[in-house]
Amino acid sequence: MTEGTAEITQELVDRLADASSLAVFTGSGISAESGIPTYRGNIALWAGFRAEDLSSVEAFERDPEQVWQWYEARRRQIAEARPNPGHAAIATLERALGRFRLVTQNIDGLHQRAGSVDPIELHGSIWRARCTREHIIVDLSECPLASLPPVCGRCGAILRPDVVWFGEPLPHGPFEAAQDAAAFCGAMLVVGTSAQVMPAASLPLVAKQNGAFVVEVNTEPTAISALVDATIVGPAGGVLPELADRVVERAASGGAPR
Ligand code: BJW
Repeated sequence: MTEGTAEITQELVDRLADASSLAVFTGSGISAESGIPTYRGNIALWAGFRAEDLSSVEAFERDPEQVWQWYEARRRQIAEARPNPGHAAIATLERALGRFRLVTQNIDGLHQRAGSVDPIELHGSIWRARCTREHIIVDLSECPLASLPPVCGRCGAILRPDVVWFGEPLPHGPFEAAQDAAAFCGAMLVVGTSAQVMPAASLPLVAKQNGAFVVEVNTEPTAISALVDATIVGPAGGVLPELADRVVERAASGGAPR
C-alpha cells in the first residue's frame, strides 16, 4: 500500500479484514457530523471564552461555577445530539469482528450510544464527575443538573468533571490498555483526530512501530498522514459505513472475493 490519499481499495479492505485484530482510535472528528464541535480549527467561543481558557485546572480553581456552566452547556448539546453513521459503522465492526478494541479520546459517550461496548476513554467522560476531596468517581448522567456546581453526595465537596485537562496524566488503566491495544493489533483505523495531543497521539505510532497496518480517515491530512499506510480523505460518516460493510463482508467470507 502506498502512502497518501487513498480510495477504499480491495487491498485496503483485505488488509483490515485479514488483520489478527483491529484497533480503532477516534477523536472529535467522528462526532462532528453529530453537531459536536471539534477542538482545533474552530474559533467557537462560549460567553467570550476560548475552550482552553475554561478547560484547565487553573480555570476550575479560579471559578468552578463558570467552568461547570460551560460543561453543562456542552452536556446539554451532547445529550440532544445523536450518534451518526460513523459511530454506527464502528459499532458494526465491533459486533462482527472477533478481536477488536475501540480507543477514544472523546468524552461525549456517543460511541456507547451507537452500540460500542466499553470503549477505552483516554480523556475521561463528560457523564462522570470526581470528588475534589475524596477523588471518588460518580455517575453524572443526569441532564440538566439540578444545581451548579454539583457537589459530592457523600462529603459535600465540589465535584469536578471526570475529564483530563492539559498537564494532567491520563488515567493509568485506560492508557495502559490503549497502549496494549496499539502494540498488539494487526491493523489500526485512526478516525477524526488531528493527532496533536500527546500522549494519545503516540498510539498510531506505537501500532506502526509494532508492524500494524494503519489507515487514517479524516477530512484533511494530519500530523501522522506521512507515517500511516493510507489516508482516506473524507467525512467519517461518509467513509466508514462503506468501509465497515466491505470489511465485515470480506471477513465473513473468509477469503478475498473472486
Ligand atoms: C473530521 C471530521 C469528519 C473534522 N470526519 N474527520 C509532548 C509529550 C507529552 C505531552 C506533551 C508534549 N507536548 C505537550 C504536551 C502536553 C499536552 C499536549 O499534548 N499538548 C499539545 C497541544 C502540544 N498533553 C497533556 O497535557 C496531556 N497530559 C500529559 O501529557 O500529562 C503528562 C503528565 C504525566 C504525569 C503527571 C502529570 C502529567 C493531557 C491531554 C488532555 C487533553 N484534554 C482534552 C480536553 C478534554 C476535556 C474537555 O473536552 O473539556 O482532550 S484537549 C482536546 O484535545 C480533547 C481531545 O480529546 C484532544 C484531541 O483532540 P482531537 O480529538 O484530535 O480534536 P482536533 O480538533 O484536534 O482534531 C479534529 C480532527 O477531526 C481534525 O483533524 C479534523 O480534520 C477532523 N475532522 N470533521 C473525519 N466529519
